[in-house]
Amino acid sequence: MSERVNVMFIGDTAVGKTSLIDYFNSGKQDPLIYSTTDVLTYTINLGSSLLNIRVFDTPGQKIFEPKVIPFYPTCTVFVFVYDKTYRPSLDKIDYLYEIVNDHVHSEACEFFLVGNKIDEREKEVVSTQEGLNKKKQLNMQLFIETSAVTGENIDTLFKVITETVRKKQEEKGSTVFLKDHQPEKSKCPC
Ligand SMILES: Nc1nc2c(ncn2[C@@H]2O[C@H](COP(=O)(O)OP(=O)(O)OP(=O)(O)O)[C@@H](O)[C@H]2O)c(=O)[nH]1
Ligand SMILES: [Mg+2]
Repeated sequence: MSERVNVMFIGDTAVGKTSLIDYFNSGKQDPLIYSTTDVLTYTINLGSSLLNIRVFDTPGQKIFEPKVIPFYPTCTVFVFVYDKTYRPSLDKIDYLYEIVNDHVHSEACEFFLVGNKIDEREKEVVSTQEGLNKKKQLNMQLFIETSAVTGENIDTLFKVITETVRKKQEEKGSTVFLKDHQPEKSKCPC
């Protein structure tokens, strides 16, 4: 028997969702961590048991929404990503947040906000304060700024994701034993 927790990266197209996940994945030597094209699965040790964390990388183009939305209810952590050099991607967070909330029990979920591309300082159009304001406005649990080019804060982001999932699992009080650690061919949600 195995149990998984699903984490979804969501945001406008080209904000860097795939790049952030790829950066995290490529920096790891752990053989338990592997990726498919659209779903990264990694395993954490809960002491006497293991837990699979599946990270869904979703496409930001609107045309894919109908294919992605059915997967919202399967996720408990949502990572909303915008691009600090492209204001419409911040504006889109409100829209995406609303759709997600229409499809999940929000009190059972965690919502994180990520301002990506901090390496592009000269092109920045969304300030850190605006990101903080958005996090507060939407009552999200975390705001962090990242770069998938320099890798800044990506480890921290995934540490928080992992710890959040671990805590949620422990609160549930159901730790689960996996039969093995074999990579599983996951299918993209989209
Ligand atoms: N300078 C800079 N470029 C980035 C960063 N993250 C991603 N990019 C670039 O932004 C472009 C889009 O990145 P993706 O990771 O494909 O974006 P995405 O959010 O997955 O896009 P969709 O899959 O279309 O929704 C690529 O050219 C990346 O190289 C970053 O932190 N800094
Ligand atoms: Mg992508």
